[in-house]
Amino acid sequence: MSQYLTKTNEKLSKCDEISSCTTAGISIYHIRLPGVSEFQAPCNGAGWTVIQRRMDGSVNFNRGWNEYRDGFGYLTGEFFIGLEKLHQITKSRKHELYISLGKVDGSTDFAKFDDFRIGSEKDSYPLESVGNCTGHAGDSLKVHLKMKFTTYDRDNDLHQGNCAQTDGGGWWYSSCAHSHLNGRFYNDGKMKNNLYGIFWGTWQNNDWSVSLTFVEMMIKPSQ
Ligand SMILES: [Ca+2]
Repeated sequence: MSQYLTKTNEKLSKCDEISSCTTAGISIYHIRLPGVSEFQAPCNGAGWTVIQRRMDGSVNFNRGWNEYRDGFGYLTGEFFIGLEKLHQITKSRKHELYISLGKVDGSTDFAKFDDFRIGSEKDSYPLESVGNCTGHAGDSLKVHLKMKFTTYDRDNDLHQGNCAQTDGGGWWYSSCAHSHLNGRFYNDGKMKNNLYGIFWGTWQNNDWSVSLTFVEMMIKPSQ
């Protein structure tokens, strides 16, 4: 076990090495972990492993439990890395989470959390920890702390109904959400027919008609 983890940390620090290469751009690298077969993840060129990305609406995020567990999409485009991998990665070592957000008008901002950890499938992949938040986008995640993950076919939220069925896409819903980065993608940045899109409440003054048009969620081992 410890051997595997050492290897993992080596792989993760490799991501840091890539950061020194200015021509790296987006690189894909391999991660090996106990409990999951070897997988690939993009490195953003600054030591961060990208775990989720929204950019053009080409990938459907309204998916069931197994797909959120195992991951889906395209590493060079839109994807979600998978909850089991996030669990294995974040239990092996303390990780930071960096969330990059963009609106249709071209504005961008971020929120950074210093202790991101996802629990096991047995516990429904709860958002076990987020730590302290910095960044101008504000903290719209801590309110989801300790919530289990919910998909349209697995209701673990606090709402009478199933939040994933109304909001589209899996998330750590309470009843229901102050942030939802796996929501419906709207090219023009506006929700339609009262169907919520991608949102981060504190960065859009809780104007739920706004739908973000860019998201990257990234993690990095704490120094
Ligand atoms: Ca429910």
